[in-house]
Amino acid sequence: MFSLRHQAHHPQREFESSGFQEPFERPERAEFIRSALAADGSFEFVAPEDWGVAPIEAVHDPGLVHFLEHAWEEYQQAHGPTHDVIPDVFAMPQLREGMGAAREPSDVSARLGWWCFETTTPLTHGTYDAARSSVDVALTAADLVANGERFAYGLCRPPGHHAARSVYGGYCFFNNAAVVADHLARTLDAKVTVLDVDYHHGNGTQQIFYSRGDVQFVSLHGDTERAYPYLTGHVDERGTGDGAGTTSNFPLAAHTDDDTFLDHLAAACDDVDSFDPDLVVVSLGLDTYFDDPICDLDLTADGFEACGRMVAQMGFPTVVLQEGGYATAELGENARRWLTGLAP
Ligand code: Q9C
Ligand code: ZN
Repeated sequence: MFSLRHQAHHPQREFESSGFQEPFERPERAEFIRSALAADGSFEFVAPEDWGVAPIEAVHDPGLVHFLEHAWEEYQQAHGPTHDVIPDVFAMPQLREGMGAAREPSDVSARLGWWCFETTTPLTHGTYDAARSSVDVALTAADLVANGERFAYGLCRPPGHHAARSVYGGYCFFNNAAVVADHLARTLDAKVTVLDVDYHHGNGTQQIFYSRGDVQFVSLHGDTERAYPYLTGHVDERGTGDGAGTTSNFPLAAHTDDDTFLDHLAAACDDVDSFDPDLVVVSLGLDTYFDDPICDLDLTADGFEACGRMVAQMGFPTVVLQEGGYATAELGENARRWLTGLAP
């Protein structure tokens, strides 16, 4: 599953480590993966369908969806012309401590910091369309599995797992995996696991499902004591209410290698087996790669193939959705190896 509409999201810069840099999350990422899978010859490509906004608004605040649709244009009226739109003020709840909750402001600059939590996720002219296409890719992949395919892969760009119900960031706008898991759980009356193997903790997915018993969230990630997104991903976060026990986190030390990662993945798969889902959604980040420019784990292409094999061995119908991975030149081969392990 792949859509050229991802190209409409093409930030010029990201504000990171107190300076402007070339964005790590760039259109070539998807092009490298698409061409590696096409060259392999054993992958069948399917065009995405238009799923509309309803499945998105089932997991995201409609206010966030509306904001993302119009914010770039509104910002141009107020402050343009600018290619990228980045927040410069954040609606920290501490500012109104003891005074009750704030209301959404009306000024577009203030609303950027209401709906976004950091500075590395610019809006561009086509961001909303690209983010919608990424969800369409994810849902089309999910639909194939719902209709009997054992595996499908959604080449999602932009990624999704940092987007929470009411806030975007971390290169993510709509949470593709959460939209898919919620859609499958509701429409099939099914139990669904989201298994997140991206380097970064899937804070958005965890938040969306934290109190739900029908969707399990299991994540392996660089320990958030040292790694983005910092505030979630600890082992004592286990879910609440109906969701008590349906969240599992596996924080990993710097330079975790293939064998150690696979040991933790085996433990994560035990939690999935215990939940006994009807379907699994994998948030596939390839930023655990040893040569990733912004991460510190040490996986290799052989390790990725072994990971895919281990996930397949659980025996559940599986939708794999692309998340991060910034070693752009190797990204295609790494994705190909992971998927080859899954479905040899
Ligand atoms: N100094 C994904 O892999 N930048 N998102 C962190 C830390 C954001 C990664 C800055 C990294 C987001 C989908
Ligand atoms: Zn990541």
